[in-house]
Order: sequence, then structure tokens, then C-alpha cells
Amino acid sequence: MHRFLSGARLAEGLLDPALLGLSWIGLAEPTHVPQGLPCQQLHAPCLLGEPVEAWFGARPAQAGTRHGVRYRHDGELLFGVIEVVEDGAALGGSSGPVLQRAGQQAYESVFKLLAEEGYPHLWRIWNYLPHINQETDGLERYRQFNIGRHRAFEAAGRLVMDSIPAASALGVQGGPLSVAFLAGRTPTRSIENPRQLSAFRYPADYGPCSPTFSRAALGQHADAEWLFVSGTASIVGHQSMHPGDPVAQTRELVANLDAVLAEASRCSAGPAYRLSELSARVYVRHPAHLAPVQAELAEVLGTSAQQVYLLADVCRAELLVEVEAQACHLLS
Ligand code: 3EB
Repeated sequence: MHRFLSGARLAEGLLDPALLGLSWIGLAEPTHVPQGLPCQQLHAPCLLGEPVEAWFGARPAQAGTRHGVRYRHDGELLFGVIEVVEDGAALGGSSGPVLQRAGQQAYESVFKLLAEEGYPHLWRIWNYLPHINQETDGLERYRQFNIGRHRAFEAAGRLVMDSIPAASALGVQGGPLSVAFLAGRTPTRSIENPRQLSAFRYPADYGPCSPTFSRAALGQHADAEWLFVSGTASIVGHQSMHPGDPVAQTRELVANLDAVLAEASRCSAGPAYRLSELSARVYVRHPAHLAPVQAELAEVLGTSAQQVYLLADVCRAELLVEVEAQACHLLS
């Protein structure tokens, strides 16, 4: 179960034995986070909403740290976080750009942990890397990351698995490469968007290795079905639409969300998913775009407390806004 936590509810949530982990938006170090609790810090300013989100399992969770991954799991679902510092010497012998090697190492560590703990199925991944659109070592950093991620998936035999996880990949203002994930004992059902080319089939114009994620994923945990919607932007086919226009980009991404929800609803065991029930994380590139983007999104998502807006860089320099989301349906 997923919740935004504030004030007293944060203190309460931290004491819940079923707590799996947190994500924490802000440039300052997280405070009051118990030792050993997986917590992903997003080195980005929170513009609106609660900066702390928590995942809860269905029963008391157990904690561990292995291969640099801090994790907690409840017997069905595992939440983990790994941070990899971009230190070429520490990353060892392999050649290639440093962030590429960091990405590969992060995913290799995650895959080792998942094999050992018996959670083979990745459900949802959150990737944050500083300065995503900058070039270092001769290649844009998002492209480097894609190569490293792709190699790790390939080496683990995961490119041929039938379910590719939902994901997001955003640029933040600092910190190490940070990867958080939910993994299950059972697979998810991957959902693609009929308005968009599958990201794993993007042409080479967007980098030597295509990104490894599905547009959404459906998974079952305890007595509920979970929908995870990947980071969704103003892309139709494989092309970025409406450069320079945050409102038009927002309308386009809402059309994409709509189409993904229709696909997910077709594949769901329960009732249809609606935009108004989503809890969402909204990324805007420029602070001045917060108000127009929020006005546009409020009309379709509503104004519930289950939304947070933050300042971050979308993985293509011309994209100004991206939305990721989830929803949960109890299965009867
Ligand atoms: C896109 O549709 C926008 O590299 O894991 C969205 C979600 C995006 C996930 C990723 C990238 C990723 O291509 C960017």
C-alpha cells in the first residue's frame, strides 16, 4: 500500500512494522529515518504537496542489506534502494563512461539480491541521476545510463523475460545514482501504450541502447491489484511533441495516461482505472511552469492530497513535464 505521509502520520508510519520503505524529496538529508530503513532521497526541490511517500506491505516486514542494496520485504513484495557513487576508480576494471558503469553495477547488484531473496520479478523502478541531460565522457548521461542498464538486463537474461518493469528516470540536482524498486514473487502484467512506440523499440536517434521499461505494469499483492504507470511525457510514436509549450505537453501526456489506463483496464481483473483515482508524482523542469501545469492536471486528476510536484529534468532536453502514477483496486 502506498501513502503520502506528513507530520504525525510520518511518525506513525515509521513505527508500522509493515513499512517497506520511503521516498524522500528534498535537497537536505532525510531526518528521523530509522537506521536500516530503505529510503530513496530525490535530490530535487519539492514544489507542492507532501515530500515523503511510503510503501507498506501486507504484514510485518524484514530488513536486510546485501550487495549494497538496502531492502525490506513482507514475504510477497520487496522494496529496495541502492546508491552508486560515480567514482571511476571504485567502479573497478570495466571500461566505458563512468555513469554507464555505475548504472550497470546498480542493476547487477539488484539482480543478485533478487535471485538470492527469491523475488525474481521487478515490478516498478525509480531511477534518479544528477544532470541527466549533460554530456560527460563524450555521451549524454541519460544515454550512458541506458547502456549500463541494458547490459545488466541482458547479462541477467532479463531482456527475454515476458514482463518488463514500469519505470521512471529523471535528472536531479546532485547525489549519487539512485535506484529504488519494488519486486515481487509473482510477475506483473506489462502494459504498452497504443499511442507510443514501446520504449524498448525506440530508434537509435535516442541513444545506442533503448531504455528498458514498459508503459505500465499490473501486479497482485495480498488482496489487491496494483497499477504502476511509468513516467509519461509528451511523446507520440517515438517523437517529442510541442517543444517549448508546457500546457500543450501536459495535454498530450494526459492523452497518453488516458490510453495507458484504457489498456490497463482491459487487462485488469477488476473495474476500469480512472485518471481521478491516481496518486501521482509530477516532474516539472522549470519552476515557472508549475502553475500552468498544475491547473491543467487538476482538471483531470482532481485536487486530492495524493499528488506531489517537484523540480526535475525529464530525460529528453525538450520535454518540460512528466507524470508517473499508481492506483490500487481491492480484488473481491
Ligand atoms: C519516455 O517515455 C520518457 O528510462 O526508465 C519515462 C519512463 C522515460 C522511464 C526510463 C524514461 C524512463 O521515453 C522518459
